[in-house]
Amino acid sequence: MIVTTTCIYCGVGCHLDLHIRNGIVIAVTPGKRGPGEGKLCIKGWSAHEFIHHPDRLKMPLIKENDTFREATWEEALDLIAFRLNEIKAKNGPDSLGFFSSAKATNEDNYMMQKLARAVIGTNNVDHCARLCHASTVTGLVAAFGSGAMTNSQEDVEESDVIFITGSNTSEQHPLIARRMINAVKRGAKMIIADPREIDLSEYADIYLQQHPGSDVALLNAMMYVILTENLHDQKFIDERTEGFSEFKEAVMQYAPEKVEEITGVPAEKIREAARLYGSADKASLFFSMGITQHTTGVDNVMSTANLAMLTGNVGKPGTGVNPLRGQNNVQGACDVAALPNYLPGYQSTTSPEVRAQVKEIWGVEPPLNKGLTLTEMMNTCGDDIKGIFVMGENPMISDPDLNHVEEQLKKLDFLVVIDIFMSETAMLADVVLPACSFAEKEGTFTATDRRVQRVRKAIEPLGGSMPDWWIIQELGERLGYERRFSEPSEIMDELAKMAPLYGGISHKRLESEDLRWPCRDSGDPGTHILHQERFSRGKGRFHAIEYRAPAEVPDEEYPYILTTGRLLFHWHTGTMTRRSQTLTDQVNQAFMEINPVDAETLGIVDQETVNVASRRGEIELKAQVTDRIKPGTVFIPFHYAEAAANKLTNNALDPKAKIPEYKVCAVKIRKT
Ligand SMILES: Nc1nc2c(c(=O)[nH]1)N[C@H]1C(S)=C(S)[C@@H](COP(=O)(O)OP(=O)(O)OC[C@H]3O[C@@H](n4cnc5c(=O)[nH]c(N)nc54)[C@H](O)[C@@H]3O)O[C@H]1N2
Ligand SMILES: Nc1nc2c(c(=O)[nH]1)N[C@H]1C(S)=C(S)[C@@H](COP(=O)(O)OP(=O)(O)OC[C@H]3O[C@@H](n4cnc5c(=O)[nH]c(N)nc54)[C@H](O)[C@@H]3O)O[C@H]1N2
Ligand code: SF4
Ligand SMILES: [Mo]
Repeated sequence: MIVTTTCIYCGVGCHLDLHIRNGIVIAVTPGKRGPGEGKLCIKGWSAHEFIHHPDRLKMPLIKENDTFREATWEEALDLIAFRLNEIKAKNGPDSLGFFSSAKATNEDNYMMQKLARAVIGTNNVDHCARLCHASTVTGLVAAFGSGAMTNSQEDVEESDVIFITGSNTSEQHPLIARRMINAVKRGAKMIIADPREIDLSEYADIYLQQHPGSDVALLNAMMYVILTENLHDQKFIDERTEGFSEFKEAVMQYAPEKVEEITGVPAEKIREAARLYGSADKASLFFSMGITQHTTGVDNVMSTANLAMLTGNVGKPGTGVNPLRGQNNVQGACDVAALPNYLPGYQSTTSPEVRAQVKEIWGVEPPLNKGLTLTEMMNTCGDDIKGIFVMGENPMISDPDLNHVEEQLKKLDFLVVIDIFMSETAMLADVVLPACSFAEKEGTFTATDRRVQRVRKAIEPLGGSMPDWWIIQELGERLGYERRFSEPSEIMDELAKMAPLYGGISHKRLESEDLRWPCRDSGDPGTHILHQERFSRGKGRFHAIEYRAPAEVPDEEYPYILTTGRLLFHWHTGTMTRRSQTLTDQVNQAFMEINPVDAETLGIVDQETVNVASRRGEIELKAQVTDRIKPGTVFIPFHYAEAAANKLTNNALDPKAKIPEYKVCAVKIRKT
C-alpha cells in the first residue's frame, strides 16, 4: 500500500509516498505532485527510518522520585489537569506557558493555542518561530503588512537576478536550491552574501563574505549605490510606498567605502552587487536565519524589504522578499496563532470585532492580557511562570545558553512534554506523553510559500501513542471545555470559520487542489503572489535603519566570533535524524569549522579535539580546518547534545521580536 503525505522535515513541503507493508513504513519514494516535482532530498528519502525506531515513546510516563514509571492515559491526563488547575487557581492563568510545535499539524497547533486561550485563559503561547522567523514576521508586517514569503517557490525560476543572503539553501531547503540552480542554468544571475562559503556559491556571479552581524550596513550600502546611480524605481516608490525621504536620508550615510570597514567587503564588490540587483528586470531576494537570528533581526529584515521596494521588486512574478520558513509547519503554526500576540489568521487579540467573533465560535471570550514570548517565558520560570506545557519542542538543545535553560526549567513547579522520543527536555518533565508521528495521523502542514497540504495517516498509532490534537482535546475536556471534534478535518473547518486567510480551505478541497492562503472562500483558488495591486497594509513602508553592532563582539579574552547553524543531514536537536541510519552514516560527530589561518595561530590541526568556551559555557569537539569560513569566525552546527553549540550562544534578544542572537557570540578556543 502507498500513502501520499507531506514531508516532516523542512518547509519546502515535498510530497512523500510512504510504502506500507504489514503496518510498517518500509520505504519512501517521491510523490509525483507537490513542490518537490517528483524529487526529494536525502532526509525525505529516509524519513521512514525514525518512525519505527525502538526508542519511540509508547506509554505516558509520570515521574516519581526522579524516575519515570508508565501510566495509563487516564491517570496521566487526570494528573496534568489537576496540576494545571492547581497552579492556575493559586497564581492565575498567566502563570502557565504553552510551547506549541512547528513539527505538528495545523490542527494540533490550533488546538494548543485554543487550550491556552479558551480553556486556561492566557495568551502565553508561542513556538520555535520565536527562535527562527520572529523577526521576519515583525519586520515584514511593519513593511508590507504580512510576514509571509511574498512569492511562490516555483516563481524563482522566472527571476533574472537571485539574491540569497543568510540562507544555506542547498543544505536547508534543497528542493528550492534546485530551482535556483535551474534558473542560473537558464541564464539568471546569482548574488550571495554569507560569512560562510555555502555550496551554492559555486553558482554565484558575485559572492560577498561579510562579517557576521553586519547586514544592515551591507544592504544600506547597496541601496546607497542604487540611489546614487539612479537604479531605483521612482514610479513604484511614488505610487506604492511611504516613508521614502527619511529612509533615503539614513541610507545616504552608508557610502560603500565606509561600509567596507564594517563589513569587510570591498567597496567595489558592494557596487557590483548593487548594480546587478538594481538593474534587473525581475530580482528576487531570499533570506533565512543569517538575517533573522540577530539582536538586529527586525532591522535586517526591514532592510531587505527596503531594498526590494526601492527597486520595485514586489508583487510581480520572479521578484519578492522570500523568507524561507524552516520547519515543515512553522508557517502554519504561526497562521493558526501559536503566537502570543495574534488570534488565528494574524487577527488582533484586542480588536472588539475579532474578539466578538471568536467568542461566538469558542463560546468563551479570548484573554486580553499581553502574552509572553517563548524566550520571555523561559527567562521568567519560577517567577511569573510556574508551569510549562510543551508539545514537540526540545529547548534543552535548541534554546540559547543551555546552562541557563536547565536552571530555569528546574525552577518550574510543573513541566509536561509531549514528544515522540524521550528528548533532553522530556527528561526534565514531570509527565511525558507519547505522540503519534506524522505517519500516524491526519491533518495539514503549511509550506514556506503558504501552501496548505495534507498529512495522511499511513499506519496505526505505534505503542500507546496518540495524535497531539486528541491529547489536547482530552485534557481540555478534563479542564471543563466541551469535546467538539472527532477528526482533524473538523478542526480545520473551525479554523476556516475564524481566520479569513484560511476561509476557503478544507481537507476535502485539498484532495484535489493546491491552495495557498489567502484563500477566503470556497470559490477562491488561493494566492500565488502577495501584494500585487496593493500591499497588505495599503502602502509599503520604508524604514530608516541604522547599523548596530551585535550584542557581544570579540575582545582580548574571547577573540573569535562563533556562528551556528545546521547541516544537510541533520535536523535541529537530532531526535529524528540521529535515529536514522542513512543520515548518521553520512555524519554523526560534532565539529567546528575554523579557517587555516586561525588554526595555524592556535597550533590546531585538522580533526584535533579543541575546547571552545564563551562567557556562558564550554564544549569539546573536533576542529575541521577549512577556508569555507573566514579568519576570525568559527562555525558549529547545533545538532549534537554531547557538544551542544547552545551551551555557548548568547541569550541576547532583538528588542522587538525577542529572537535570540544565535548567529554571533564571542568565544575562545584552545587545544585540549
Ligand atoms: N538539513 C536541515 N535542513 C533544515 C533544518 C535543519 O535543521 N537541517 N532546519 C530548518 C529550519 S527550522 C530553518 S529555520 C532553516 C534555516 O535555514 P538556513 O537559515 O539556511 O540555515 P542556517 O544554517 O541556520 O544559516 C543560514 C546561513 O546564514 C549564514 N550566516 C551566519 N551569520 C550571518 C550573518 O550575520 N549574516 C548573513 N547574511 N548570513 C549569516 C550562515 O553562514 C548560513 O549559511 O532550515 C530548515 N532546514
Ligand atoms: N545555536 C542555534 N540554535 C538554534 C538555531 C540556530 O540556528 N543555532 N535555530 C533555531 C531554530 S530556527 C529553530 S526552528 C529551533 C528548533 O528547535 P526545536 O523545535 O526545539 O527542535 P526540533 O529538534 O525540531 O524539536 C522538535 C521536537 O518535536 C518532536 N516531534 C516530532 N514530531 C512530533 C509530533 O508529531 N508531535 C510531537 N508532540 N512531537 C514531535 C521531535 O522529536 C523533537 O523533540 O532551534 C533553534 N536553535
Ligand atoms: S527538501 Fe525539505 S521537504 Fe523536501 S524532502 Fe528534503 S527535507 Fe523534505
Ligand atoms: Mo527554524
